[in-house]
Amino acid sequence: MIIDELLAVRAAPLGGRAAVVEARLRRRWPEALAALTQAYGPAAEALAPELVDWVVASVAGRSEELWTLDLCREADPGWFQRSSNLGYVCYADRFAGDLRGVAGHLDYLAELRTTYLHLMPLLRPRPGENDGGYAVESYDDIDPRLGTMDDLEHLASALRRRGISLCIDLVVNHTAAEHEWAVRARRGEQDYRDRYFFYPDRTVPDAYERTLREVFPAFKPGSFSWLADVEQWVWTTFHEFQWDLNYGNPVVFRDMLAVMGRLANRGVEVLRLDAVPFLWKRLGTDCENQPEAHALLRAFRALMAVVAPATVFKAEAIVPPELLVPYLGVGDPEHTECEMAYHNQLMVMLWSSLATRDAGLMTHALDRMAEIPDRAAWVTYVRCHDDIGWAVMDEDAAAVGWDGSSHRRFLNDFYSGRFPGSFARGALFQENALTGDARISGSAASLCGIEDALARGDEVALERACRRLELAYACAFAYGGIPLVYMGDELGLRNDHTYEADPARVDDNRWMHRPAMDWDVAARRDLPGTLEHTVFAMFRRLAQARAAIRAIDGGARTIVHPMADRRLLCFERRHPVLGRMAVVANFAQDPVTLVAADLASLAGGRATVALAGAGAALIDGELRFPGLSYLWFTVDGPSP
Ligand code: OTU
Repeated sequence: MIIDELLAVRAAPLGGRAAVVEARLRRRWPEALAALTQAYGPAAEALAPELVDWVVASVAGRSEELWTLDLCREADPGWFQRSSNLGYVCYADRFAGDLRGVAGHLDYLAELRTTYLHLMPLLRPRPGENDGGYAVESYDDIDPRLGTMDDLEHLASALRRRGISLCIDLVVNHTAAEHEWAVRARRGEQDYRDRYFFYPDRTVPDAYERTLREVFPAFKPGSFSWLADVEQWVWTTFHEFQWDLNYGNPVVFRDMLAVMGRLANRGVEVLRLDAVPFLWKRLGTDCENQPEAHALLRAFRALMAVVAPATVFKAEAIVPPELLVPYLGVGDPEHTECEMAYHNQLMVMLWSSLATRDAGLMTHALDRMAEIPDRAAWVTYVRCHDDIGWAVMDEDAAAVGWDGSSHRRFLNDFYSGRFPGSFARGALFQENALTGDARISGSAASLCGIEDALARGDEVALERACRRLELAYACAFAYGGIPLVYMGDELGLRNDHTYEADPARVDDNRWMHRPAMDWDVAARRDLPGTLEHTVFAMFRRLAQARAAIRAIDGGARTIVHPMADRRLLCFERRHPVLGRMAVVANFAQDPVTLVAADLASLAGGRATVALAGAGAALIDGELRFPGLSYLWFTVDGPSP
């Protein structure tokens, strides 16, 4: 094999690490080569010498601490799938000023049982408007307002000592127009133009746009931007200052791989790969989820597993369920892509069910999703820094007797607060005048009704709003995978309107749900009787209960059980070795009673309540659910 020959002459710098690295490379190379060949044809093989050099240099530069971590993780590949894992997501500056500030708040993270910290984009962005950091000017520098690469490395290490893995964003699909490659491309250097998509006139852009979807129609029309100074169109799926990279050019793959290796060597343990569906363009398609985009992820995965097996990938692919699952790889253990992916469908369905007080659509949509490989995990979440796009499939809506587009319109009306009687105080994002589409911005607390109840001084409504927040998170925490707590949700922080005074942010209302942490407010978590105390304690209960239930671990299946009463959601986690657990949740505002024997999921087992939310209880063989309450059970006995 070509790899053996290459290693024979190049592996010297690896010293005592050589044997392990050679073994990894021998195992992973066939998959990497197959994937690269799918993208680049026979040219793929020619990448081998450069890639081997990269492997050797990267491993030689890996610290002793990280090298040991690699070995531990190879011995324990399920490390990120335990029920004791819990994620927290925040902007470093908005949470604690800068990276050093974050290091000063590790006790807070520990209080929440955090084992995974996702810091929002922190690589050096373009100046001015930068899409919340998703327009990167340099992948090798930290945003100077946050600190330096050394600060990042120290933070990663300090987090690791507390049992917390650092996750950061890697914007692989595009660079800022100010990135060095883009600047040189603009200047006319052909090697750099070949890293993007340049067109002298509208012919090709028009041909593509016939089938492209507009992601940010309110920011700019179409997917291409005109560069008046050089008289060229450039591909910009998102903002005009975010230029899509041309992965048809293997140099782009090679250089992005090198970026991954350098970040891993700084101690980053999870790379959130932004906007991965867009990595490959094909005329006549929507240029999302193309087979080559998957192939590139497999190649990144296989090669990174050789130099930094401790580092795993999280896919950000906000696409329909059947297109999402493949980002977690398919059955074959050598056919891996990302270890984790955002479970967008679960998130959307939680909000849909809270609005309709009915879990029928959610049950149907989740039940028909394909299983994911044992070695992969969902990232479950209720809120994140982005808008909520109503990914409700027409066929799912039809299956429960609803019309998909009316339901999506209803959800926009409901969560923007326009729907009569709505408890939500969100706002429409990217309303598309042409198609009538829109998405929703707003913090979890405001979407759940906490903001509205406080404004009206309505205690009953406030309690109910808190129950909604708890219900949604209780489902996300038990569903399997790694739940993320989005900063502020643990304190019930409401929408923040200060962005409206900042010219660089005013046009993007996603900033309303990206508040700054108010540590005085956070201090009230210790004051019984406050909202913050109630909400924070609720998160602690969920985290503690989750950690104790091993049936949630990786390797279990999540099975959704359709209920005769559509107000109820029921799902089970069934692990071949570590037992079973089940969740029943009442999305209605009125009470529901159920005879325990009705629970198909518990057949053949003895159910013990592991966590009860909002007064739900198992009494004399009856399950009693007040409005918006839930039960978690552990189930003894054989798996059916
Ligand atoms: C991501 O989101 C980020 O999460 C956003 O904050 C960025 O603005 C964007 O990329 C550009 O970097 O469309 O509405 O299928 O849907 O990548 C959010 C994936 C988005 C896309 C997703 C994108």
